[in-house]
Amino acid sequence: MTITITAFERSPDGGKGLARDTRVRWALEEVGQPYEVRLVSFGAMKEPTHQARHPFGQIPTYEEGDLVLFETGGIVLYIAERNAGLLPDDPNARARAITWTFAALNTVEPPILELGNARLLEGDKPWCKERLPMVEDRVRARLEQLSRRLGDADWLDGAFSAGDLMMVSVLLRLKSSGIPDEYPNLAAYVARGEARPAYKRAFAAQLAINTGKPPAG
Ligand code: GTB
Repeated sequence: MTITITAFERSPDGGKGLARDTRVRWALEEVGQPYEVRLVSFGAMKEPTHQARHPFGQIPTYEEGDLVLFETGGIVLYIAERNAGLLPDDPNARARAITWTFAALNTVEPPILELGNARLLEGDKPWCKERLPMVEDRVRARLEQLSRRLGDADWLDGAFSAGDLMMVSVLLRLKSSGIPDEYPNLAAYVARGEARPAYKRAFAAQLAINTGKPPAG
């Protein structure tokens, strides 16, 4: 059955891979599932047709036959549950990989999003200069803990899993801040994720949409 996801017709980041369709593309590439993409404008996202797919009028969505999903956590875990390659077979290891997926979304991503909002949406507020260091330190507190847990391992819990896919995706959002470079093992972890052929294909596909040039190779 054809899988169709939605993505920005034109991503505000110009194709840096930060919009959340990239993590869904990455998961599909990891498990070798071909997919189609329906591009949506900001206007179309707020129309009833798209809101029937996504109650919050956002991207990405995932369609496969009668099934329509939204929320990248739900989508990535659905892909991981139904295809080999993103979740271990051992039940306990599988539960831990799922836990890391939630940890990425519920524990690590929120302070990162807060930092993005503080910079982009509140940058012109008189109190921003005072608040920003506190928000940055909340990000550092999480990265410090994550860095300690990762240690010198390649991935969070054994082999690469959906948990790593989500954690690397979340950390990539911080790249331009330079903060991950303060934790060399985390910077290397993110680089390992980016070096995966599946990530490269996902990145190239979203870049092609935003530059109008077909992916190389
Ligand atoms: N919790 C949801 C999920 O994980 O699926 C969040 C989905 C979401 O935030 N979607 C964003 C969206 O549709 C796109 S990814 N926004 C439009 C709207 O809400 O009207 C967030 C995003 C957007 C742009 C950049 N960027 O340009 O750097 C990065 C991330």
